[in-house]
Amino acid sequence: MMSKTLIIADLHLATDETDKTHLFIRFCQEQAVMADQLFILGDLFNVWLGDDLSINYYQKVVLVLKTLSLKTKIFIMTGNRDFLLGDEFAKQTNCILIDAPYLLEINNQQYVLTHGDELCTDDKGYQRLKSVLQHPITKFIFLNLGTKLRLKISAQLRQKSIKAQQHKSYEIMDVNTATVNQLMQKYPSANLIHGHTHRLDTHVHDGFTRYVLGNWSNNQGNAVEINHQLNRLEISTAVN
Ligand SMILES: [Mn+2]
Repeated sequence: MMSKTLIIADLHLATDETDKTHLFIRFCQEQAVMADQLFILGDLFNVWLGDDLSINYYQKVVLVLKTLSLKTKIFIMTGNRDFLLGDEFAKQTNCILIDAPYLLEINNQQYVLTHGDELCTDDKGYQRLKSVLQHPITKFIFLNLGTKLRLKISAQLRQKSIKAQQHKSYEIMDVNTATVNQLMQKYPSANLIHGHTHRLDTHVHDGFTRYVLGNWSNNQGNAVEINHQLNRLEISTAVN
């Protein structure tokens, strides 16, 4: 029997966005449950302040993942918004945390899976900030701060990021082709699947295809489905 794999990214689930959370829950209960494995390529959550804090805010999502995991193997890599997802989250949801890039092989076809922000090397300011924020020492210090301080710092960083983005060009915030080629040279027979840029599209490069996942809105999501071939899926509230 042919196995089925689903790949999604950039849901950016927020605690107050109940519509999007419902769309994701329905996707899990009706579509992902029919798959053998589900890969979530980062930014499932809009913000993650540490397992000890954020699990409490996302009880519905934690529960739906745990239920889904009984039928479907779930692999999650972190994005730039939820890079603090940790072992307690993995334990409570029964999901498997994976590092990027992740090499997936299905029916003799290889796919490199990654969130995609590390490919946006034209955005020097972003890459600099990322190397500081995602440094193990910074993470350790942040996770040991109290709730209020973590919420405050996170809100301030978000404001700064929104401000910074207003002055960045469309091109700067997309992937850099040389960086993409550099990554794919290590995987000469693979195709690439990533998210982060929110620019759903398929690009044919020299020697490989790059499938970009789109972000989810409150009433529409998207996925890549791989069984005997690769298909794009549209997830909407109208689908049963
Ligand atoms: Mn992202």
